Amino acid sequence: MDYKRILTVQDISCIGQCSLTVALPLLSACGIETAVLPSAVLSTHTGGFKGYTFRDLTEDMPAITDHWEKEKLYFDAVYTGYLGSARQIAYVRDIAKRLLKPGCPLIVDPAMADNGKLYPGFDSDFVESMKELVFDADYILPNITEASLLTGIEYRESYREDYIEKLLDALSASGGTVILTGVSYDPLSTGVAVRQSGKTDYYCHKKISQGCHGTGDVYASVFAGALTRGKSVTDAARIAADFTVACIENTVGDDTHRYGVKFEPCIGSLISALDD
Ligand code: PXL
Repeated sequence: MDYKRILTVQDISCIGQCSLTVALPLLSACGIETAVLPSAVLSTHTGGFKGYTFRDLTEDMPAITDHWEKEKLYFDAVYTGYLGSARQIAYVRDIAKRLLKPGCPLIVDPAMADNGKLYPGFDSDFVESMKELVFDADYILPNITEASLLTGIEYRESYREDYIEKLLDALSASGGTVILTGVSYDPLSTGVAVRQSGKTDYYCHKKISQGCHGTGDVYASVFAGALTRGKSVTDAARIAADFTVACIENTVGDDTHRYGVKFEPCIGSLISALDD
C-alpha cells in the first residue's frame, strides 16, 4: 500500500496545544507517517503567556537536512507552520527543494499574525522572507491578517466579496492554491474561501463567538493531512473546517482552558470524516 510520509516544520510550544503538539497527533490521525523538524522550542506559545522561553533551532537545520538527504529520506508533502526566524525560512525553502519527491506539494501556513497584528517577536523582515516561502508554495493557508501582510493590501475587519477576491487574486498570482480562512460576511457565520485554477469556492460554517488559540494550526494540520491522504482540496478544506468547529465547541465554556482547543476527544470524528 502507498504509505505517505509528510514532513512538518513548526515550533514545539511545550504547553499550549498549538503547532507541533497539534500537528503531530492530527497528521497521525489522518493515517500518514509524520516526520517533524522543530523550528524552535518554547515553554508555551506567545499568545497570552508572559516570560516564555524561546530556543531558536535555525542552526540545527542544515545538518539535519544533509543527514536526511544522505539517507535518501524524501517526503510526499512538506507542511510548514510557525517558523522561528527570517533566516530559517531560507533553510526551509532549501529543504522543500531538496527533499520533496518530484511533483509533491509544499503546503505553507504563514503563521505569523492574527486579528490585524503580527505575533510577538516577528517584524517586517520576517514578513518579507515569508513572502518568498509563499511564492514557492503549492498551497497556502493564510488568515485575513496574514493575507493582508503578504499582499500589502489594507487589513479590514469587515468587508464584502470584492475585498476577498482582491486578496485571492494577489495571493494566487504565483500559481499556488489559496485557502483563506476566517472569511466572514455576517455575524453568525464564517468560512473558508478556496481559490484554485482561477475559481473561488466558499465553504460557510457556524461562527462561534469566542475565538480560541491554536485553531489555525488545527485547521492547517487537518487540511494538510486530508490532502496528503488523497482528498480533493475542497473536501480537505471542508473536513478541516468541520473538525475545527467541533474542537471549538468542545472547548467553549471551560474557563480553565483558555490557551488552546481541547481537540483530543474529537479525533474519532476526524477519522470517520476521512473514511467517508
Ligand atoms: O498558533 C500559532 C502559534 C504557533 N506557535 C507559537 C505561537 C503561535 C501563536 O501565537 O505563539 C509559538
